[in-house]
Amino acid sequence: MKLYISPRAPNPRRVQMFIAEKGIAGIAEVVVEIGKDEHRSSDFRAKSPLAKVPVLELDDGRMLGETRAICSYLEGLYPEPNLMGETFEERAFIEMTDRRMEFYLFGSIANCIRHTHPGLAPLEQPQFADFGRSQGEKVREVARWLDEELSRLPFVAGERFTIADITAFCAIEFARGLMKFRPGHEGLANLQNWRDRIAERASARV
Ligand SMILES: N[C@@H](CCC(=O)N[C@@H](CS)C(=O)NCC(=O)O)C(=O)O
Repeated sequence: MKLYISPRAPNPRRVQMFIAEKGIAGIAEVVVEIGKDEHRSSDFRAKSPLAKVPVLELDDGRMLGETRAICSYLEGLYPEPNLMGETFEERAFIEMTDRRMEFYLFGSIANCIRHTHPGLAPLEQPQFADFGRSQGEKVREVARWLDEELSRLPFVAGERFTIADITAFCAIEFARGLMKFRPGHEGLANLQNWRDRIAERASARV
């Protein structure tokens, strides 16, 4: 299999971290530089029609896009360690949290950065700066809620590390770089402590 990624892009990082947590070896990484517009080439669009990374090329040549779909596929092929839930009930609750992390945390961070950062202007046209700034406020609302959750839970979906921690961590790291968002500087000590604990995992260094 081949995984198409772009350096510093947070969605490919989610898959890279998932692969590292599972200890999967042998998936070749192919770099598609978003910064050089390589993702919009006709060659890459043949693999990813909406010009997005990551994409997983399967051994039979099929292309699987969308981060969570790629993770579901890899969870099926490599069930251990389990990151998406053992039973239907656990799967549903982990999925609920993962979707909250993806839509309300990651999504608002991405919108804020894409609409306010000059470096993202080539990817996001037109940019709506007011919308971007309002999304930054939503990020802080969600972060305050998550900080409370983490005052009683060790991981975002409960008692153990799951895909939802990967989604949240990659989002917070993206915000750290391009929004200069540091939970600890905003009084969110639980979120900061969780982030620092996740950052110590070997998978966080991919
Ligand atoms: N929903 C997709 C989002 C993928 C996505 O937006 N990837 C970004 C990189 S993190 C991208 O390819 N951006 C290029 C662009 O928007 O032109 C997923 O979950 O994989």
